[in-house]
Amino acid sequence: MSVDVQSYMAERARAVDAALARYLPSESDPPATLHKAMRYSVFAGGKRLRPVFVIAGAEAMGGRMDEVMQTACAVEMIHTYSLIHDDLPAMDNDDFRRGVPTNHKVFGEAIAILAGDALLTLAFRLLADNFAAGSDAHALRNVLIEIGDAAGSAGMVGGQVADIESEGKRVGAETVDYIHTHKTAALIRASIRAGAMLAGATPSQLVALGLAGGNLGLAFQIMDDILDVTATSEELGKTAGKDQAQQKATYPAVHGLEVSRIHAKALVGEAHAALQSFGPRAEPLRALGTFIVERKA
Ligand code: GRG
Repeated sequence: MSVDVQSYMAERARAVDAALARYLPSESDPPATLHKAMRYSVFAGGKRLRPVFVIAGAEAMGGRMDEVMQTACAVEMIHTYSLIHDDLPAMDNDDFRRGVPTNHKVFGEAIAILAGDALLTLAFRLLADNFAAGSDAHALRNVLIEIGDAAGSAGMVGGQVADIESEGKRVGAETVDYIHTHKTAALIRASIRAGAMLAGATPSQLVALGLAGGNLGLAFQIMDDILDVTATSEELGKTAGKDQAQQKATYPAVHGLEVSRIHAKALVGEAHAALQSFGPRAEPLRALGTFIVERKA
């Protein structure tokens, strides 16, 4: 079975967008400014890669998209909160994200912080509510732990701290790997595993999906580093070249562009190997891996 990854992603992203529109509070509900700010950043664009990974993880186990939709939307809300907070003056101080002015540029810093907080909180409410789609309580508990660990100090927030503390310093390969695996790969890995958990994956299947997800997540961040050097701001929808300007710890800075590309491809190859035993149902996951290293933005 071969998968047209562009249509696969577009179809699922459309369904995710429709569900996000239902799950997010309406702009007219008070506090209207906060709800406007939450919806502004969620609907500013975005590839919806993490929710698509939740769905692909479920599909690899024979599950269906509608059975994991709350979880998929929750992961996108966590991701969007991290972008809003990362763009704040106290962190990366960015003016553009997803092709439009950043949340704090439009709504001010206080509302941007609170919009991020509210998205994160709503995400955990939605994760718990995936129960409505028929998930069993044990799987649901495991998903809450999985996403909580990946998003918190042992994952994304921990990676962000290391990233900030490494700015302007000469760091080695080990530190860059720590930052990338925590800041970015952890949530991507957890997205795949959470979808699979809800669709009844066994512990050994979750180990294989964890290996694949960790590799795909790291490859994704390496490509993000590469694109920051090689793509334009228009292509990226955010300011290109900022990593070098801010002396960020990146793969190209430590390994050079060519070695970084080779490494990203090798990681996707390892992910494909880890997915071998899953058969045709994991074809979308494999295709998403290939997309990660071939993407231009
Ligand atoms: C907890 C504040 C806080 C931050 C956590 C994830 C993160 C750290 C910061 C966001 C900024 C950043 C460059 C993160 C690296 C991960 C990454 C490549 C994000 C962009 O993801 P895409 O390309 O974005 O999937 P779209 O807009 O397509 O969803």
